[in-house]
Amino acid sequence: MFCFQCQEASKGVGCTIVGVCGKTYDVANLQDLLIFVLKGISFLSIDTELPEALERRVSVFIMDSLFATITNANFDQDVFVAKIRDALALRTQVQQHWDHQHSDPVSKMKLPDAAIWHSNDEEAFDAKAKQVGVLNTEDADIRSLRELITYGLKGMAAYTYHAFQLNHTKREVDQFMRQALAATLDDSLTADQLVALVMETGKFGVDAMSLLDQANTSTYGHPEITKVNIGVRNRPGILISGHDLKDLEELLQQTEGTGVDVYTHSEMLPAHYYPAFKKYDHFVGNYGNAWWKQASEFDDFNGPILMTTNCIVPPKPSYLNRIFTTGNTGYPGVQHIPESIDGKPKDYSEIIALAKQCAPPIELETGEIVGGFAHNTVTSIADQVVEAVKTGDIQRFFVMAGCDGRMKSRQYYTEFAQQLPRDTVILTAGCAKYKYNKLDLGDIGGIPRVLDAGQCNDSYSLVVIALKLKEIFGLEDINELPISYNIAWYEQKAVIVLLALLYLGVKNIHLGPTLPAFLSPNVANVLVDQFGIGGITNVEDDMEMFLEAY
Ligand code: FS2
Ligand code: SF4
Repeated sequence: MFCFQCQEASKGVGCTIVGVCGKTYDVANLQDLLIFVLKGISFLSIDTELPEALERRVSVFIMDSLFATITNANFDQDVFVAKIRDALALRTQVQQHWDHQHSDPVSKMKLPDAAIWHSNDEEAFDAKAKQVGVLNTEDADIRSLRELITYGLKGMAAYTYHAFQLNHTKREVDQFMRQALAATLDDSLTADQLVALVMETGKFGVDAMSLLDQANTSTYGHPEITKVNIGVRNRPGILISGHDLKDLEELLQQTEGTGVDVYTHSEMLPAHYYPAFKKYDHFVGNYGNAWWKQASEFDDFNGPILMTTNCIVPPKPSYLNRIFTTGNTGYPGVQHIPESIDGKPKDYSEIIALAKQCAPPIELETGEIVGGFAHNTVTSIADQVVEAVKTGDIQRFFVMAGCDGRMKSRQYYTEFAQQLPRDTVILTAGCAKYKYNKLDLGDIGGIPRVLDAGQCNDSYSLVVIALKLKEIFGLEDINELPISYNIAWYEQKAVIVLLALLYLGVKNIHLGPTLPAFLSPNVANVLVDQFGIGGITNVEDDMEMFLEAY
């Protein structure tokens, strides 16, 4: 096992015995092997005409599998063994088409191991996994760039997966994922060529986020300014976490009229901003905080919890019998709600029946938080925002999007938000917001000082807002806007958000609480030299540094 894909990589280097996240040695190895076979499928499919249905299956399988390997998504060894078997079977089907279309012996000789290796034996999986992990690429810079691309693809896959659930797909994005995965097998590519591929990954990251934005807004309407209750009612409840709005919709439909309330948790909070969900009287509010506090907060919730995506943390025995996974999440011993079949909704009856036997949630806090400042809302109040900038009431925006996490050093973001001058506005998205969305930071002429666009993928909204402001102010360069970027990252969706911002030309992004362990010193230098990327230090020094830009 060697995993360094998230911000918590052990000692800032990599997890080697067990993941800080709780991922076991075996699961980490199986995830490596799954990625290896995905690369083989990708290699065989990029220059091969596949029947439409098979190409679709390949695209869906790749997005689904990449998503399953994201930090805190799936800890279940059996799931990965099954996925590797499915991957090998799918690769065999693709190979048959490749064979027909590549009959010359030279092509056959050039097939990479990822397109050839095969076994039905689970023990052989383990042995092979040890040969195909991250450290198998010896050159530290090539390894760093290959992993930067792979982690970006994982984030991209999460977003296209959600869009796919709402019947939105983009073939070019799916094709790019295969091209990029195959490129990570190519030993002839230079570091410069891989840097170019990193940028291309960012380009397709923008497309993937745009696709999901279209999927969400065309299905559920444009997010609106919304006050979300953070208290509880005196009825049993179901807590739904993760990012999948389709899962939420089906849960709301099935709980209607049952006497069971539904609460959001962590990254599901922004669901309250969508008009389509406002008609449900039993959609009560948001419970708790960011993902990493779940172990204590789930005890107090009392009712069933449904994890639709990451971030799940190893459940405590005290609530093991009332936590459920679905979609790409999984944990050994945790009940899993199966996928829908033939377009029918998933069946949540078991969770609803359990909820009816549970006590109402214990109140953790009371009050409201405000959000819904996605691109449509902010564009609709653009005149007000522009006027505030012109009069100097708003001096600067701080994009503080990304992820929250359990490291104590992330307290930095709360303090940073508190110490920002009162003529600044925070633009946020993702679970990073929980570090400051319950502080009373006030407003500027009615514009709240924390504008929450939504989930991490709604960082796309922040980009749309920035581009709109650039247009209104008649600027040549997005970097001329009074916007600073102080982004917190944790897992691979934040990687694709970062690459998307770099592709769009955003400079001087600060990334914390630590820079990724998977950046080699040379690759980090490229990011510093070409894009002005920096880390964080302490609130006082960073504040001074950021405010010098005034
Ligand atoms: Fe937060 Fe976890 Fe949103 Fe990440 S709930 S770190 O998955 O994607 O963000
Ligand atoms: Fe370690 Fe993060 Fe990998 Fe988990 S996902 S094993 S914490 S680097």
